[in-house]
This record gives sequence, structure tokens and C-alpha cells, in this order.
Amino acid sequence: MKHLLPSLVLSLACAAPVAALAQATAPSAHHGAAQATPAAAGAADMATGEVRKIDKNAAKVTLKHGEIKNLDMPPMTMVFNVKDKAVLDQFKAGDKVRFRVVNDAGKYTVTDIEMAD
Ligand SMILES: [Cu+2]
Repeated sequence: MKHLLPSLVLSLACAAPVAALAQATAPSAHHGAAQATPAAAGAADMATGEVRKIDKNAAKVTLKHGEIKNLDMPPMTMVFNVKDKAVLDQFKAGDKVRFRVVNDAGKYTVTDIEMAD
């Protein structure tokens, strides 16, 4: 169910082919090739927000969220689906949270959520 963008793959691809080209120069030159991939795929795709409303029965949460970089979404208040609605027991309106959301076949689905404080 995880549909994270496959940008991690890029960082693994640099070592072998570049090493062959670099054999005539400094032996450690191939390490310089890693610059193409900013470290954007890990914790950086956690968005921040504030819980506005929880609907556990419908597995939905309303969040006033900041920018969501992996979805290219500006700050707004909106309703998200929640992958595991049991997690909603831990939250109430007004809580500051960090969360990860994916576009799951056109539905924005929260896959991870945790207290920000
Ligand atoms: Cu939004």
C-alpha cells in the first residue's frame, strides 16, 4: 500500500559505472557523483499540521496542514483518509502532529501520524 516515490533508487546507482570512468584520475573521484540526489525522501516528506476533527468511524481526519512537499500541496485545511483508523484514538482536535500522506489512487491517505510536541 506504500506508494512512495522511487527517488531513493537514484542514490544507489552512482558507484560502479562512474568508478570505471574515473580510473585514470584520482581513485576516490567517484564519490563526487552523489550530489544529484538531495536527501528528500526520508523524514523530509513528513508534513506538519494540527488536528481539527476526527471521524474514526469513517477513518477520516481533518488537518490544518503545512506544505506537503511530496504531494506538491500548499498549506490548507482538508480531510484525509487514514490508512489505520485505530491510530486516531491517540489524537484529538487541537493536537499538533507530524504525518505522512500518499496519493493512493487519487485519495489522499495518511499512512503515519505522530504527535509533533
Ligand atoms: Cu491539502
